Amino acid sequence: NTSMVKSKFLSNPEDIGVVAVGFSGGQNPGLLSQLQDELNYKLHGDSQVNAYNDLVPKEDPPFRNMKNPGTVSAVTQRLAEQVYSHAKEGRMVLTLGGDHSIAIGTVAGTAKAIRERLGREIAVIWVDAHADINTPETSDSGNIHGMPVAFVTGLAKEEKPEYFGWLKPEHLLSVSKLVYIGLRDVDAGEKRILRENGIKAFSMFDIDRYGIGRVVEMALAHIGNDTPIHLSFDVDALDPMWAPSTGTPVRGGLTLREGDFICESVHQTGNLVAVDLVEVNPSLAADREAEAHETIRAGCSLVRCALGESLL
Ligand code: DIR
Ligand code: MN
Ligand code: MN
Ligand code: MN
Repeated sequence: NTSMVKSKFLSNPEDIGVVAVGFSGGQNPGLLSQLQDELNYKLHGDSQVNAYNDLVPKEDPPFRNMKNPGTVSAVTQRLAEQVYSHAKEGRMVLTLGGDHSIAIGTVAGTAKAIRERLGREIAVIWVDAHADINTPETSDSGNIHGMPVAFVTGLAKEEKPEYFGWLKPEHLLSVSKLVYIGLRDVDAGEKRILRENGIKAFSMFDIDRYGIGRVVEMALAHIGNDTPIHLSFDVDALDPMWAPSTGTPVRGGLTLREGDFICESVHQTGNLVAVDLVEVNPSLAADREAEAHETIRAGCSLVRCALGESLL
């Protein structure tokens, strides 16, 4: 690996803790072997996609309108432990999803580890077409991948340990340390939550108005220069032209270069401690292999950029 940027919060930037859940890790051994064999990173953790079948309850009825709440709670609790154990060692953590509900676990794990290891709060840059900040009550779909930000910020609360009650204060992210880039499909209830909590968000309108360079500059200025960053990148932030194989594509998105630029810029801060790449779902384009391939290629590009491999 060739990055010239000095990492402020990792013990050894060559060490990567890998967590692979869902599709992209499994169907894309290409990214992991690129990182290991071509770019000489030392990978720890998952070398194969993990389905967590042992955690899936026999019955999982809806609870507070959430679909598969017991399964998602149990899997994200396990993910939080995996991410925590990598981040506690000072490794960069790379999580390949899976739908965006997995960020309940990844953000929780990073937040707790960074609190313990460095006595600091993390910031999260959430790159997405969607805000994913519905509470169970504001959600029309009941899909938990539309709710992860509400859970990790404590805006959605639940006592029952089998339904995210395992989330404790040390797992949580403060709303002032959250910033969005790429939004263009936000529910009315979510808009109200963003407004009422003064959450910083840059939509596609802002990117058109100011350009990606200014937007990333403003986003980084908002979280401050001395804050460990967790980048949670939903591939549906990219225009479907670049990433068609995803659950909820929305037209009018980021170009691949704009996505790469966000990742490169975050790398350049030296503050990056964790990256999620989610909603890469090749099975949605099983009949159109070329689309799946393009989406995976885009995902690989984003991760290489976040590691600084594209910079001179
Ligand atoms: C919608 C769609 N806001 C929901 N969200 C999606 O279901 O909560 N998020 N697709 O990724
Ligand atoms: Mn998302
Ligand atoms: Mn999305
Ligand atoms: Mn989603």
